[in-house]
Amino acid sequence: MKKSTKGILIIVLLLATGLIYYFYTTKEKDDVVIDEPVQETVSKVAQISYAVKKTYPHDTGSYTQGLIVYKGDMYEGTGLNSASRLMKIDLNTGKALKTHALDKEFFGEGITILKDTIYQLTWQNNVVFVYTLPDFKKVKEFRLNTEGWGITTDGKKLMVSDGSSNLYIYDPATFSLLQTIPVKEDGYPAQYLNELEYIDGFLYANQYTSPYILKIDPKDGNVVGKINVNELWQRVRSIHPGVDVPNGIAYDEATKKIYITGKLWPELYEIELSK
Ligand SMILES: [Ca+2]
Repeated sequence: MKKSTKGILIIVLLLATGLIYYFYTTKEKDDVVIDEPVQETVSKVAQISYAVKKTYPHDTGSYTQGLIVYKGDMYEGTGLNSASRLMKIDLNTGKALKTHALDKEFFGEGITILKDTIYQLTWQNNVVFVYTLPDFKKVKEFRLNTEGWGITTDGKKLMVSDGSSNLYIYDPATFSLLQTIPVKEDGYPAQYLNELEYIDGFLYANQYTSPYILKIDPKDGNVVGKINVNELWQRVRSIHPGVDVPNGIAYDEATKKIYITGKLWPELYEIELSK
């Protein structure tokens, strides 16, 4: 073998050894990364897709905190100090048909109606307002020890969120705490539970600051599905740059229609979920 050929062979061998070493160590590094608890952020929970069936106008002055349909009529509760209201809404125009304004020191949150009785949470005021239908007459106040975020009902009890990963079950007559349900997604606490809606045995919750609506099984608190409404969020942002997060889920039991919107959104949508 020529001396020059021998030299080339040695160089090739060195390069090959170097490459093998590089790939081996890189693979090891990758393996280490995969073993880190990065998987926490990658949810195994099934995505639920949706289709927009109809688009309605929504008041961009409404900082939506609670959205419901009761006996065919839509009601909305809004937040912010000096701007908190309880309203009956004309779905087709987005305008308020009836309004009760909260005193300026109260920051309104979620609303629900059970047996013609309206419950409206407040954020950090530790009070729940109770009104009668159809006059919005305030008949009672309950004390709430946590912050108030979202509220819904299964027709018997009240279910409340406080921005944590817990859901609280209350007696509607006394507002005494009956049960606390820790909500988990993939075994980890599902934080920032916000506006709620009870739909056919499951709880649906907006997750604050995220584009997700979580579908929760109230029997064990497990998140069993999630809906990503980011596309609608981007759409309303392009129409009205001042929009805030998605918030507001309403269900009409009679028509089986689901409605969603967000804080200061210019639109409200009837959506249909995939099975
Ligand atoms: Ca709701």
